[in-house]
Amino acid sequence: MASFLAPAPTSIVPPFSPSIHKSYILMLSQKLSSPTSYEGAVTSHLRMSGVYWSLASMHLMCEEEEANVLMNSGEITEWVLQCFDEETGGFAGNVNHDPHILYTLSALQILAMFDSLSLVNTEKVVAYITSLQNLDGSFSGDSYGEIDTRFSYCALSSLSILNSLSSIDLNAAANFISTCQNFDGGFGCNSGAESHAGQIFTCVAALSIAKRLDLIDVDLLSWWLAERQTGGGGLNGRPEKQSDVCYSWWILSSLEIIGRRSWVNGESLATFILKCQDTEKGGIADRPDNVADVFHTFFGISGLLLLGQLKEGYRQVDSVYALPVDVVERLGLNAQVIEMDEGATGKQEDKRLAGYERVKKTKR
Ligand code: GRG
Repeated sequence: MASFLAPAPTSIVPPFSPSIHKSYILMLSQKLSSPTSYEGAVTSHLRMSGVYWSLASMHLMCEEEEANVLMNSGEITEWVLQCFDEETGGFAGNVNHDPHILYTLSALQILAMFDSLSLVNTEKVVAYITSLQNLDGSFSGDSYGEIDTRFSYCALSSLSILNSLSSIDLNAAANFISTCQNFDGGFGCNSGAESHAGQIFTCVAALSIAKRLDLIDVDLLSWWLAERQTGGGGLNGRPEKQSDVCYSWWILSSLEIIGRRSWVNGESLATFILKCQDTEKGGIADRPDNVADVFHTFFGISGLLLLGQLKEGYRQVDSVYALPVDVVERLGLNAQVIEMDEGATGKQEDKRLAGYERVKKTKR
């Protein structure tokens, strides 16, 4: 009998295809730089983060030198420096835009990958970030004053990269983050705000940098995070929402920092991520059959790395700093992780977090 239904989506799981993803990133970089590009125009305000996601994806799939040549390190470095605002000490998302702490972190991450942090006016950048801390320990994103736990992470990660954590009130910063932990174990963007997996990463990673993981109710948080896995294997960012590839990163990295990466089913999550690849044009989308973008490409690759799916020929990703592990080691960055529970299944990737202080879970 003839069927008028659309063919069932294929259940074949495509293998990870690095070469097509590299071509996608290079094609996209060219396209966005074109003055007549629609996509370039609508994303111009956040170009700094776009460059970070592209460069970090390329770095994770290549040798350092190869990635820098492919991505034109000289040209990007020059552009990043043009986005520096001498007056405030912050970096903007693009030339002639306003500085913001989000783009300041992205700029530092890019320069860290190029091993070019010596080009940064550290004193000014540190003064900029320090000026954004509020009396309650929170951070504003810029001079307009919006407060969000994302900005706490940006501040702590940036200052750690610049070896200047002592320039802020670290205790107050950690205490503010702990006020954003909810009754369900998750964290939101502010005190009393709904738990969201993206915000949870920013809070957990910031507390890891501050070495205050003792402030977290680890068991409650682990359950909330583990419950984000849906029937299709992917992870959602909060209850009753759809799966999205980016939560593979926000959730796996948080779970890894608190020693519970094995609390999600890695095999079905990897299958979900692999199905989100565009096998013709390259790149990874938020969900199968959607249009790929560089944000989900970076978090999809990082998710597969954290799951131990990509080994030979890849660089590992650091769960706290979202940079290649060798870059974090070169900078001598520090943080804290919680030891895995005795009897937990799966293996914590010791190599990835080898240099960090390991603490036992506090009883709460
Ligand atoms: C260097 C990795 C790194 C991060 C820098 C910007 C930042 C610090 C962290 C962002 C954390 C965050 C809030 C991520 C979530 C992003 C996202 C997909 C938001 C979508 O929210 P909704 O409400 O989506 O549209 P849901 O999935 O809840 O429907």
